[in-house]
Amino acid sequence: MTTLGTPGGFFTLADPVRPAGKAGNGLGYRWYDPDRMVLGKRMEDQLRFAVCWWHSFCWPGTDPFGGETFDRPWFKGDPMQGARQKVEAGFELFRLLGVPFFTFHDRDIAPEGATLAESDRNVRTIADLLAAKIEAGGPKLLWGTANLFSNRRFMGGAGSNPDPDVFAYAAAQVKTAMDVTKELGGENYVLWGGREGYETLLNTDLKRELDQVGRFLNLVVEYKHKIGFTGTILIEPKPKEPTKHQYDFDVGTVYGLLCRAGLDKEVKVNIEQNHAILAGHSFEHEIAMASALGIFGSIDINRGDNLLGWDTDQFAMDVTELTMMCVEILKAGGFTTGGLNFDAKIRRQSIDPDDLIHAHVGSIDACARALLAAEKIITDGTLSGHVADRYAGWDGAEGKAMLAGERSLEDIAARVHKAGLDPQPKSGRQEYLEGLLNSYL
Ligand code: XLS
Ligand code: NI
Ligand code: NI
Repeated sequence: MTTLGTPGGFFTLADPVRPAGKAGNGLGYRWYDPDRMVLGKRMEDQLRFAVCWWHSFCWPGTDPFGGETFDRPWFKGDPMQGARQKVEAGFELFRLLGVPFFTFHDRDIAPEGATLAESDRNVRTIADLLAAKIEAGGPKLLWGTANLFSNRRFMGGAGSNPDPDVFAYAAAQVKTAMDVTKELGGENYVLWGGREGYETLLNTDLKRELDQVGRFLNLVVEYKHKIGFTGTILIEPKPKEPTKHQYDFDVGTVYGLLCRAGLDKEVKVNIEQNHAILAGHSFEHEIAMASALGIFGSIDINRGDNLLGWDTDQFAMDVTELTMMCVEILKAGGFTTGGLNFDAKIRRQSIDPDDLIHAHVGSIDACARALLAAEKIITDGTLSGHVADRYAGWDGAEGKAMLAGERSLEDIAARVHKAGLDPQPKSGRQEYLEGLLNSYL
């Protein structure tokens, strides 16, 4: 540890990351400038970055074929000692990066005990440390969540489990995680349905499981109101991995689930890039869909690999894709309680703690650059003008009347025949628009 950073520090950097100046200058922000005003808000308040606990401080670099590659100094000692060291490492990294938020699962911040009561005590002990750090000016909690997928008791799901005692156990775990999230001033509470799905209908009653999941979600919302938690409840869609069929497949599926449970006005979505592409969608599609359905909440910012069909959770660096993301977020009105949470992990060969700094700085800067491009696109209005022109016919009297339900199928047919309508196709101009997009980058 003597070779690592400041006295007592876990990273070699002593002072917060600064502006980098010109390209090729090494570590530093070239685009991220928290105080710069972007469309009426400080850049920091537009982007609302969060660092996640699990990938950054807990994941040891394992993959299905190999063990740990990260020999973290904060892993040393017994599990509670390790948990305390992670708090120190975490708040050191947050300070160096200058991020305003962090996120966690109950089981990342504290080890599971022999009983649920002991697990709860561990969570509360570490939560007290987090509270003190937040109080001392550290970043705030964007969201908390419960890990209802790692322990073998959840192998058949949590809320969707065939055993009601597992449903009950999961509910008890969520209660503590929600209490702690509220106490720490968390702005959202997230439910990712890890194993809420199934492998084969040979052992599964699908309708029953949907009812169970709906009831579970209602319990969470009822409890939120009971304790006066003012944050947003978010569901994070993911189509597969670990489970083959997931009940929270994508934004559209989650919306159906919420409507079925009567919760479409109560719960929003936390959209992750890698999950979007695993579902066969683009990232921006999922954001636009959530916005259209009135359930856009927050983002887990990362990227999947185009050649791999699994959740690689890499740090997002593609400015073009991030620009599309920013345009859709801004069109959705920007974040309220949500933000950009780095649910992202460095590659298992990036073994130095400092690689965590480089990963976050690189991705923060890519998002900032994308936000500035999105600002130009929105202020300029040329792209949105093309979309408006494409639909301009709907602003005419007949377009409005058809949409408002003032015309029947017979009315419409009669008008088409009478006027001898013969609509001619118009170019969608995709390549022109792609070139236009690039001109803002
Ligand atoms: C896993 C999910 C998970 C959630 C929180 O794929 O992304 O990390 O964000 O449970
Ligand atoms: Ni996620
Ligand atoms: Ni993921």
